[in-house]
Amino acid sequence: MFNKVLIANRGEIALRIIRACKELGVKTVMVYSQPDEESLPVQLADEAVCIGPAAASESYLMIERIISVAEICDVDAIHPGYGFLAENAHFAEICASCNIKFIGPNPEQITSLGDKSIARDTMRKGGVPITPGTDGILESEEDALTQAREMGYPVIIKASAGGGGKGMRVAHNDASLIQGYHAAKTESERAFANDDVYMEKYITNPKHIEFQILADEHGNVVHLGERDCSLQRRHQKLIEEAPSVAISDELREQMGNAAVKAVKAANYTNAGTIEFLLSSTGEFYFMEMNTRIQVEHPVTEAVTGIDLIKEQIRIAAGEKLSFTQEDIKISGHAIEVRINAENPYANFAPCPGKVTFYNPAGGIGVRVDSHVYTGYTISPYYDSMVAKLIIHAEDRETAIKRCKRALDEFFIEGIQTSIPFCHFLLGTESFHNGMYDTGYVGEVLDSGDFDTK
Ligand code: MV4
Repeated sequence: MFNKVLIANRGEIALRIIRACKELGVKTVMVYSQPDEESLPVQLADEAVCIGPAAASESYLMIERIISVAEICDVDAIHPGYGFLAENAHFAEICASCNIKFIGPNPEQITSLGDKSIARDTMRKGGVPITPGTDGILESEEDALTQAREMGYPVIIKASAGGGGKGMRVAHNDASLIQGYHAAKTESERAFANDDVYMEKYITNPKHIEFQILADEHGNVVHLGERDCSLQRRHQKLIEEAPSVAISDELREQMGNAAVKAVKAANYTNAGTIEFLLSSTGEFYFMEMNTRIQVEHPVTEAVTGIDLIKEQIRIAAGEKLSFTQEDIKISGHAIEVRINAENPYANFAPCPGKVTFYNPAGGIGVRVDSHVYTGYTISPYYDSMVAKLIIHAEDRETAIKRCKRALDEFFIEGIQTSIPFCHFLLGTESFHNGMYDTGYVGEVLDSGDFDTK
């Protein structure tokens, strides 16, 4: 096992990684930006070094400074968390060249899965179901038109370098296709300095179902079941749950097998997520693979009892998985609510500031992952997530009731949070009967059923 790990991140995930390291007997080093000086992870790590001002480009993305701290503090490995440098192949490569283990996949895997068109190709060759669509990128407007007519509308144009919804356009006819093709290319060039786009048949009202996987460096691969992440607003997840109401034991086995196949096709190691679209008629298609730990990982931890961060560290240290697929049992039901510093009564505008009173929820089946405390100031420089509430119960019905109960006793004063909106969603009939897809949150907001005052 490693002696010392550097955490190249902030907020709740930095704290989450410190907790895993402490339980493994691994020493921790935090790097932080000036406004994060007073944050919990900085106070709880064994060592902490300031690496720059608030702007991430001057601190959490400063590869040279992070590597310098790693060298000076003599760490064995770096955990990148999510966001920032977590999917930066160049950073993973620098770590390797400095003989520091990057806790994640290797640079080649990050690069090939980061290109969505190449990832699609890898999955097709590996026998993983992919959405009907083009082989490789679109060569021209004419190429796009020919293929769209052949495939039949609606279609969706996606950026190869994209992900999370950027550089995407849906087209229902020739005119919107021509416009969408150019718009997607322009947006992609701006966002990723790469204007490669490809095309898929557009699946209407799909569910977003993702499978957690673990793969060690000895060829062992397992999946840990699915998370239903369909409750999103503008590609930001709000509530996730496991297991999904839409997935039978038989479908779980099929999709789980496909997820394991995807991992093997990509020759992938460490923790990862295979995202699928699940159509309203029950077909599933590979969408993309995330080569990092994700925000919603605790939902899977709750139903499997497996500590995913510890597993990431063990895998990176060269250990073999201590369990097989047969050992993994999904038990009960878990729901995660993301609590963001944003105002649901003002179109979800970010709402940073000082937390004057903080009382997290507690009690049986309640877990709160947060770096916040009374008196803490939420910086406007970083994403607005301030806490994650993770509920576990014997069944979904009990989990929903427990989740509402926990939100009722969760007080974060001094700022506005997304709690009221998430509470509302948990109370809707569609959530109750599990009949929601990726369009549901938009429908709720359009309907005016949630009183935005
Ligand atoms: C799709 C799709 C329908 N058909 N692809 C959105 C983010 C990016 N990862 C892919 N996305 C989608 N791809 C086909 N062929 C619908 C979406 C989509 C979506 C997917 C998951 C969760 C929320 C979404 C919201 C809008 C569109």
